[in-house]
Amino acid sequence: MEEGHGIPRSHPRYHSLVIRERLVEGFRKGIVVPQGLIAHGRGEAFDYILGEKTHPFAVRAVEAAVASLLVAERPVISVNGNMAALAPREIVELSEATGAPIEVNLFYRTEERVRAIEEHLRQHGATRILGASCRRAHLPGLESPRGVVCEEGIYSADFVLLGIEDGDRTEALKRLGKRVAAIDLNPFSRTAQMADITIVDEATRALKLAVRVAGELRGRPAAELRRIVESYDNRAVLREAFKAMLERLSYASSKGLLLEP
Ligand code: PTJ
Repeated sequence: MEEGHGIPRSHPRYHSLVIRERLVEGFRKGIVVPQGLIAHGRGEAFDYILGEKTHPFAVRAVEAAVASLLVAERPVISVNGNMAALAPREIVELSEATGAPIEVNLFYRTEERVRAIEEHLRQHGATRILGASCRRAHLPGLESPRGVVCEEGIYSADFVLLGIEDGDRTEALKRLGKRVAAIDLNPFSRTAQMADITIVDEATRALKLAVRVAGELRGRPAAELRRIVESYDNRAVLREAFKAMLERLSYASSKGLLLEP
């Protein structure tokens, strides 16, 4: 079905509605779990408060995440059902631009879903993809099958970019000494609080920006990329994310209306 699903382009919430349709389509294809639809609703609520736009603090986090993908020895882009349904093309382009493989890593894991997501990403051009046929390893501290990862992927990675993910996973990755960048609209979440780099932005917007930034940063000297990573301050970014929410809510609570996004 054509993207847009009959939603008129003039609709003030066109983009948000198209994104919903991508998830519903993903659900019908067995890529997204029903719980993923609920998770998206929570994200939408935070996005509404943020004004549904990419803030400067998210741009800084995206730059640090892309620079990290480029300087890491074994970077991996971890993809779940929601991420694959929302931004398959951007995930593939980011993987191509940074050389980081994509790993399908699911919270509600079934081999059938891993295969469906792998196939979906291949249809969007993915070549470097770890999924159903990789050598398995287990993340200590996560019950089976949630902790199943690929040995040559997340298990041995030094840097993992993930998104729309639950807190236990991020905690397990951090315990293993990995650096983690997380795309999460909710700065209160355990994932957002524990990640080394928190991208408080909607995943499709953040990944589109990441592809652009990767095009700009690749080819830059490693020392320059390392400087971007080392000078990055995640606490400052989280403070700014909370402040942006507070300012919009504070304006709304004094005027009884919200600022235009
Ligand atoms: O595909 P699976 O089996 O790996 O399962 C995926 C879900 C999403 C069901 C699973 O990871 C989960 O339950 O996640 P949580 O614990 O609900 O966390 C999702 C987080 O992502 C929440 O903090 C949401 O606010 C946030 N979020 C939801 N949609 C978006 C988002 N952040 C950025 N962009 C979004 N589109």
